[in-house]
Amino acid sequence: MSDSTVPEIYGWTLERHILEQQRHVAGASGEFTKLFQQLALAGKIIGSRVNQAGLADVLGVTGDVNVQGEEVQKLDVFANHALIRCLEAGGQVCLLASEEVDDPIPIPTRFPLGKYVLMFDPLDGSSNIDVNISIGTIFSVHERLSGATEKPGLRDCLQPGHKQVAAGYIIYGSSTMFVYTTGKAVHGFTLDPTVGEFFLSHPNIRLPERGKIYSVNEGNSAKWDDRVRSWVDAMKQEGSGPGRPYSSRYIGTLVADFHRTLLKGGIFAYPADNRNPEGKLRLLYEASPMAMIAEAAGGAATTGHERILDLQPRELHQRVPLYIGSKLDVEDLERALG
Ligand code: P6P
Repeated sequence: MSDSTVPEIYGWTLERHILEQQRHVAGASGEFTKLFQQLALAGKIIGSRVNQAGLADVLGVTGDVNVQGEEVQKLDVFANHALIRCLEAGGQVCLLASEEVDDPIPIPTRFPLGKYVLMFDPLDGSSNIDVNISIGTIFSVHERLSGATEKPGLRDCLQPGHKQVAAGYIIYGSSTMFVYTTGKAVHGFTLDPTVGEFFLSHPNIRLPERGKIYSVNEGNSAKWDDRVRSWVDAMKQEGSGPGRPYSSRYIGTLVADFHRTLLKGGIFAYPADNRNPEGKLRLLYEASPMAMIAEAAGGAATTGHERILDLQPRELHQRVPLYIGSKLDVEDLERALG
């Protein structure tokens, strides 16, 4: 008989969940499981450092020296290094790419190359660290295109989002959560820091078909296209559509605004504007992975005119306008921008 004092979820760690999922994947070699073990380790390391951020000398800009005489790294630099260290040696990836680094990051020749390409934003929203607002790591996994005799390169990174084999994020908030999809379903795991394990707390997350929350930085509204302004104004008008007026919520960290949208529904937007004609958010390691998660949870993600996952990337740090969330709310947006 199971002990009722031990919660059911304590049987399901992230590692066991991935192993279980991989059992149903023909030809699974275990490489994917190892990749996720490394991502989870990086998340624990970064989360631990982020949680100390308020303490003396951990916060701050590169070049400060803390009480131990170590050079204080900005947390996003630390997060970037943590991900590279956790992922480069395992033999599961052939190439890395990071928001923090101009070019793709080759794997040192002393390590074996694997079949995956991993791209990430190591610490999205890092400007919010100083005010103790949730931040996160976003990652996207593709399969290598270059042959075994070729040197992995940009071509392995510049793949459309629908080719992703996995996507996810780790949000460092009131708790540390690991959320991922391999395309069919979205699962969320919450870290129990006393045990050091991520436990399955949010199995099979579904995005409500329509929400009641819109999330956009209205401080930019003077720079938007008129149709974007009209769309936002309409969501505030009683009777202009189901459930309106919507509530406004904007945290200013994509991971946090998206996580709320994923769980509660509604729509998050970072539109293009007359200063940023391509928008602000990055396609390969922000919009694409979030779009894979949104669609796997029953939602949608668009530039306003094109499905995010259909875009053929032109360059590594390419920006893109992003509207993402509940299917019906995204459809309303696309009609508004028609
Ligand atoms: P703004 C954080 O700097 C970030 O890259 C995303 O996480 C977030 O959604 C966006 O920028 C916020 O930008 O211009 O509203 O401060």
